[in-house]
Amino acid sequence: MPASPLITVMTGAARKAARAVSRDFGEVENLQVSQKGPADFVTRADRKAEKVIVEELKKARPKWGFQLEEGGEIAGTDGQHVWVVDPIDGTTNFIHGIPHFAVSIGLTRNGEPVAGVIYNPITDELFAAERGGGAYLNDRRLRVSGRRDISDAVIACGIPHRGRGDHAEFRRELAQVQAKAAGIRRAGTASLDLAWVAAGRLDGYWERGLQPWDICAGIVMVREAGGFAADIDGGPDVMNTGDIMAGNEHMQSGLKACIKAARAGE
Ligand code: LIP
Repeated sequence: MPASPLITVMTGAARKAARAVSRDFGEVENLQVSQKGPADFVTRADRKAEKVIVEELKKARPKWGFQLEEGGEIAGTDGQHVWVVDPIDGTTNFIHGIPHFAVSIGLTRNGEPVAGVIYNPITDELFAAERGGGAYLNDRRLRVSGRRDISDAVIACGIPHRGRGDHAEFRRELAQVQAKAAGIRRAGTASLDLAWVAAGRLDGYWERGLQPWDICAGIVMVREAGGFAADIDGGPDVMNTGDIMAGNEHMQSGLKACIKAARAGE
């Protein structure tokens, strides 16, 4: 990507945090066998990576605020810009030694997502996008897939698990998509699901109950790759509802029809 100063700052922070995250992932693989499991260790790894990111971003833009998965909100003095950070998105994968997780850094300006960097340290894939500047995977410009029909499409989703979300609602929605799509995936890292939609690997994606740090960077990525990323039920503010639907423009009507049919109890 022809890196702007902003993207340079964001990729620098993501790569620096990812070095620690990768080392810790190696350790997690060893801890799998211990009885207690790696959960506490992972919480520490998360906090450590977040600290690195906050330090780096603060150094570059001292007046901007933060919305952090681990550390909550830190008010900035400029009142406009907020970094939205998930140091390890895909924590469950990370804990289980599944090499599919990412460092995700988004930026909002007056509440609107305007830039994002998503870095998978295992594959060394760095996704970056800035409003008006396009979306990139390493040096390659990204474009959402061109598939027009949901019957040819691979659609990703998130499955609510114990203690999360409305399981019956998910099953109704899944039944609709299942009957129409060519394939369904649940990979467990929302930021990468969105980055993969931007890269055209996935044609569409829907998931409910996400947090701003799971989706902020990915929303910019998909939109800059020519796709849509919006609230499932048509609300104006997907960052706050956390119920997201994304894909190429042709998937929008197909996915919407599935959700509508699920709601009607078809
Ligand atoms: C996770 C997501 C995952 C989603 C989970 C969770 P975390 O984020 O990326 O895809 O299904 O609900 O929000 O907790 O690993 O940062």
